Amino acid sequence: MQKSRKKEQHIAVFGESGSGKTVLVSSFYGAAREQPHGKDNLFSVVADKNSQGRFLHQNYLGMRGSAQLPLATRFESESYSFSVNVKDSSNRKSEKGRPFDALRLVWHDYPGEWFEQDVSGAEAERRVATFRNLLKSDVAFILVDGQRLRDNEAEEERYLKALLTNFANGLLLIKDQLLENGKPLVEFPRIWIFALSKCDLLPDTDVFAFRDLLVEKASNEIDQLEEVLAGFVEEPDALSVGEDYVLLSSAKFEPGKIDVTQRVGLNLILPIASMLPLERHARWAAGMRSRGKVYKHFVDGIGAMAAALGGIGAIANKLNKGDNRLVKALGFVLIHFGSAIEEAVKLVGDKLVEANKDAVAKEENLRATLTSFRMDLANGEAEKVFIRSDR
Ligand SMILES: Nc1nc2c(ncn2[C@@H]2O[C@H](COP(=O)(O)OP(=O)(O)O)[C@@H](O)[C@H]2O)c(=O)[nH]1
Ligand SMILES: [Mg+2]
Repeated sequence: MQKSRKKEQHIAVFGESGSGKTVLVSSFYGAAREQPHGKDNLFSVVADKNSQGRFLHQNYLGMRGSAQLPLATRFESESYSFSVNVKDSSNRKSEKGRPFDALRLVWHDYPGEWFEQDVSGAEAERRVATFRNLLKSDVAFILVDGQRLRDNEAEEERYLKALLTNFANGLLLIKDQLLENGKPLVEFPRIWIFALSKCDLLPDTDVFAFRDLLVEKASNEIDQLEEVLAGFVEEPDALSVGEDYVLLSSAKFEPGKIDVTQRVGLNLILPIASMLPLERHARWAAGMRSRGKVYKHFVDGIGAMAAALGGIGAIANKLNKGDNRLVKALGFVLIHFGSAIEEAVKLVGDKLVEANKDAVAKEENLRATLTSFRMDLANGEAEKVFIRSDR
């Protein structure tokens, strides 16, 4: 078999020490490992590094079996790489036409302490180097710790303002080193999602209540953060800060017991990583007057995804052959990808459900997986676990 061609999606997860980052990635992976291989599962998630996969799985099993928590990993920044492999199909033809065979999710963890302490010398350089990994991410999550909200009940602003201010200041501290000659970046996360971690501790808080709390108690700090982030990028209008919200819980934690089957929002991570950039970048690209580097970056990035979602064979085949010259010619991109992207973005509601059924019936498993991701996002909204920006 030919080596699998993978479309990479990076995400960045920012959270203070203890906010739930390690438990989150462990629960994400453990749950994926528990998925039985079978007819109903269109894809499987496998860690690209065996040792990393075992570490995460072990964390998960420790929580499930003996209510044991993963060891704290203060100050460490980690990147985890997962392959999302689509089930083989008996329909050979469907396999051939698709623009890529699998997804790769690269998950970057950033400890909040980085933003609380000013460092210099080798440590500062190491941080900037690690931070560069972040730049490939389309989506960044900022974890708001449910435990800390509960601890600060009725004066949540104390925690929220400090969290966001530290974060904005930390970004400013490394800005000069990150931008070469002060030049704003084309590639930088542009979708910044607020995520309530440990939402099991706040059972009465749905995603709207979470959003309202942030807006009510920390809108100045959100504005400041947005301004700081806008200072990093070319085309700063193409930026969503605090427009998308999600609730997350890695398990239900009770004294002496961790119920890992009770998870919230973890099933949205892959759909958010893969589908949100498609919609958002398409919308931004469509509204751009200047068709410069940022425009091209968006369209290049989402073209293959749109083709896979729509099952558009001809374009997919061109991509398949790796005819980069063609793909890079802006005219081609505009005419062909433009319509594929438009089609893909319009695929919602009943049309989406139909497309998913069609893909399942034809065993076009990549298309079936991606359409199911979009359905997951819609379900997350309906269940008040997820708010998607409508701007
Ligand atoms: N209630 C609840 N507690 C959690 C959850 N995730 C993590 N925790 C608690 O938060 C602690 C810190 O989590 P950890 O993932 O190590 O935080 P990190 O420092 O951000 O990696 C854990 O030891 C758990 O006690 C969750 O989803 N719900
Ligand atoms: Mg950790």
